[in-house]
Formats: sequence, structure tokens, C-alpha cells
Amino acid sequence: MTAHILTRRRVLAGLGLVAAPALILGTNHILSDRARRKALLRSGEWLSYRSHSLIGEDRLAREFAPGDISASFRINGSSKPETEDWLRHAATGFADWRLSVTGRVLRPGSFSLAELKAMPARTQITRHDCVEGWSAIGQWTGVPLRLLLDRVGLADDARFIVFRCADEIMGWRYYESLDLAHAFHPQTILAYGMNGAALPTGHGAPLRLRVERQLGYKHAKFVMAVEAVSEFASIGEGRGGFWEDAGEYEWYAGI
Ligand SMILES: Nc1nc2c(c(=O)[nH]1)N[C@H]1C(S)=C(S)[C@@H](COP(=O)(O)O)O[C@H]1N2
Ligand SMILES: [Mo]
Repeated sequence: MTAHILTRRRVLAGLGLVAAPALILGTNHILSDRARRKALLRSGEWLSYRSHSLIGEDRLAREFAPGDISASFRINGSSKPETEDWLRHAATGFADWRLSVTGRVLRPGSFSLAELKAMPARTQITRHDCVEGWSAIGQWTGVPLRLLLDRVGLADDARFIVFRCADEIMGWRYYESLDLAHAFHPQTILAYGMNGAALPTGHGAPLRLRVERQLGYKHAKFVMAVEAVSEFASIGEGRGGFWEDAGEYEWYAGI
């Protein structure tokens, strides 16, 4: 499946189609934020993005009871990064690992796992919905992303938060991005715990995103760095995420 998708991606790139949105957004600085976002999204995607923000930006995803937790939770996509830096950190139990938070922020910094765990935590039992058609309920514990963003302070022109992952799929590093409404949502957490234990490797150790009102592929696993940007046109191939660049899934994956 992956091979098929990346072949398609290469074909798109060859035709210059993948780079087109980057050109539009990179050169036209007079477009308003709203117009920029609209230009980037496909029309159906733009409609659901707009209607979901009208329904309420702080609407919570349903939370479940401990008895609802799935007996088995599928591991999907990468199950273990093979990049040198992640392997080195994994070998020492992530003792020297740090999450860097940079980009359009006032106080760029980095956080050890111990520092993240010392911050106020949130635990939530939610249902994960993968676009491939399976779901599972799990309990996640982590630091609300908004607490981290408050610590570093966003610059006035920050519009999106990008998550850079340790794993590569056929030579491309996985990454994802969110708008600020989803980044600051109370259920958006960087999780280091799952079902009461440390986050297992397959589910994204040492840290993975949970963004409960969006589909599974937005939940970046193996997060190494968080970057605030004013636009994502210059990142990757300009569509805001690995699968988005592949031409496979839309950037806005609201459910
Ligand atoms: N870094 C990274 N994050 C990722 C993926 C991946 O391959 N690499 N797969 C995504 C997809 S499609 C899904 S459904 C979920 C799966 O999370 P799980 O393995 O904990 O079930 O992770 C998402 N985040
Ligand atoms: Mo998925």
C-alpha cells in the first residue's frame, strides 16, 4: 500500500502538482489568513473545516469509561523508527532525549521527558478512528499542548504547529500540523502514557500527539520536535503533513 502511495506522490511531484499550493502561498503575502487557508484546502475540506469551527472550537470529543478500553489497540503505520537519533535515545530509555520547541515562538526551548511529566497532566479515554476503517479505545496521559505553547509563547504571526517525527517511511520523515484552534484544544495532548503504563514503542514512544477531534493520521507518533510556523507552505511539499504531501489524505481531518 505504501509503495503505491509513494509512487503516486512521485508522479504528482514530477508533474509539478504537489508544489503548486506552495507557490500560491509562498508568493502571495497579501492574502488574508482565511483566504490562504481556503486556497490550500479542497472545497469539500474547506466546508467541513468551516462548519466544524462554527459548531464550536472547544467542543470536546467523547470520553469513555475505563471498562470501555479496547483489549487490543492496533499499531498502525510505523511501529519503530530506524533513524539513528531515535535508536540512540531508545537505547538509554530516552534519558537524554529532549523535545525541542522552536520556530515562531518567543522563548524557544527544549524539554526532557521528566520536565514534561512534571507539568500538569491530563488523562483521557477516547476513541481513535483511523481513516483505513478501524477504531480502538485507549487511555492517554500527557501534557496539554497548550501548556507547552504557553511556556514558550507564540509570536504574533504563528498560525500552525508542526510536529516532526523520528520515523521515515520510504525515505520521508513523518510530520503533521495543526491550526491553533486544535493545538490549544483542551484534549490535545502530547502523551507519554497509554492505558496506565509508559507509552509503548509501537504507539509512539517517547511522545505522541493526541488530537481527539481528528482522524488517526494526524496523531503524530515519535514526536521529536514541535515548531510554530506562520504558514506550512514551505514545509515538506507544502500540504501540511506526510499523507497530505503524498496526495492521499486531506490536511483537515475533523471528525
Ligand atoms: N510518526 C508517525 N505517526 C503516525 C503514523 C506513522 O506512521 N508515523 N501513522 C498514523 C496513523 S495512520 C495512525 S492510524 C496512528 C496509529 O497510531 P497507533 O499505532 O498508536 O494505533 O498513528 C498515526 N501517526
Ligand atoms: Mo491511520
